[in-house]
Amino acid sequence: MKLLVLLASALLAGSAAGAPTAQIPKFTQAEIDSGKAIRELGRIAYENALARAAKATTGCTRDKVRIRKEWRNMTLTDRKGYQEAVQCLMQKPARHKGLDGVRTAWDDYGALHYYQTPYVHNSATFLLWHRHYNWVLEQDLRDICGYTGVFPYWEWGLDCGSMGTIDKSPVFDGSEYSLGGNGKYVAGHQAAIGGARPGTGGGCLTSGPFSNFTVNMGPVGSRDPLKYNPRCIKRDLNTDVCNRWATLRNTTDPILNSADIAVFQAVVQGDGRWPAAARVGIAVHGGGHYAISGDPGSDFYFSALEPGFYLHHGNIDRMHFIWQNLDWENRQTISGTNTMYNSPPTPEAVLTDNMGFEPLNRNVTIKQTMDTVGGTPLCYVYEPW
Ligand SMILES: *[C@@H]1O[C@H](CO)[C@@H](O)[C@H](O)[C@H]1NC(C)=O
Ligand SMILES: *[C@@H]1O[C@H](CO)[C@@H](O)[C@H](O)[C@H]1NC(C)=O
Ligand SMILES: *[C@@H]1O[C@H](CO)[C@@H](O)[C@H](O)[C@H]1NC(C)=O
Ligand SMILES: *[C@@H]1O[C@H](CO)[C@@H](O)[C@H](O)[C@H]1NC(C)=O
Ligand SMILES: [Cu+2]
Repeated sequence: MKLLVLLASALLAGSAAGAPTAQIPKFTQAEIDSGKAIRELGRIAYENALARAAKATTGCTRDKVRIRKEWRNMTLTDRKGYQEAVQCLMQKPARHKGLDGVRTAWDDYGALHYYQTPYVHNSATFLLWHRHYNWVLEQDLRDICGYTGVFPYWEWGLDCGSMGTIDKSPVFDGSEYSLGGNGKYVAGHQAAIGGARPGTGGGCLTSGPFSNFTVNMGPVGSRDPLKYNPRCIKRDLNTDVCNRWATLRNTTDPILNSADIAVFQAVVQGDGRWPAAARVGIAVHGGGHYAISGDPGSDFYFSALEPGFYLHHGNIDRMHFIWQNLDWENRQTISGTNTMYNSPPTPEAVLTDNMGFEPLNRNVTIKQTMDTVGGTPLCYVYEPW
């Protein structure tokens, strides 16, 4: 009986394990490279998630769902409003107490990410902890700084490959509607990631939004990483990194080719414990981070102090959202333990495990973050660009 059920579902699902479900159309390489594929996949996921919300009678009902958008699909008013709300948070008091380097409500994010890093990367909670972390920021921008606009994501692939360059990205062009520009060019500097060509900046932001922002803690290598260490924010925009690891093809492939959550999260992070992931190097997660680079952008523990972090992780979350919603019934699972690379070894994570967000927000269980329209508390979808 069990075997029959298995056979039947394998037939329904296509052929071999990992074959796309019936709902997923076939795409040509040209459609994958041009972004036609991810737009279509994003549309199917968006509609499937909204249909679930439409059935809800309490919690996340259809009228409450917030629509997240790619930066360039936001109005100029929202882009400026978002940027200013982040600057506002950088002026508000910290929630962590007694930490020398945590001077503002923005710095709280640096400290929380620093503390949580050993548990929420290359572990069972990478995708869902960062999903909720972005949601916590969205609440702070609304509740503390009055931002009522759209929450953004950054589709890296629109700014590299055949599409453009990071330097010209509306996210980083230095205009008042951007998250600021590049760092000052530093001659002879190297890329943050081995094998890539150096980026076009390397130094401090000199004009535009965030040029006056002070990074208050880190870097992670210092003797006391949470000690007050004020310095400028640096960037080193790097299109070569994006071309290799964060193109539209690189974003689409994990969504089309991952049979289960273990493989999906591995190929998104380049977790070499999985053969499919060993081939993708730093993968899209590293690709998006190092396309920005700089200080704190390249810092594994403190990159959350870089304003671009949340748009980058918005796109990671969007990939997960699309992958989940293409086969919702089968894609509400986790895989792995609660320690990075399972070091030190810990038991397999379960859906009732706690994820820590204090003192910024309430802790949640893993299960509470599984559905972006689950209403516990999440209630949003990603609009395709
Ligand atoms: C940065 O600070 C200087 C001096 O206070 C000020 O003149 C300038 O307008 C500020 N720039 C931004 C982008 O806030
Ligand atoms: C990313 O995509 C580009 C083409 O857009 C391709 O050349 C490169 O090999 C891909 N990288 C990975 C890690 O798959
Ligand atoms: C919240 O999570 C953190 C980190 O796991 C934990 O230390 C703390 O005790 C939790 N707080 C509550 C109220 O459960
Ligand atoms: C997003 O913006 C692009 C151009 O920047 C446009 O082609 C596309 O139709 C927009 N998408 C939505 C959903 O508004
Ligand atoms: Cu992180």
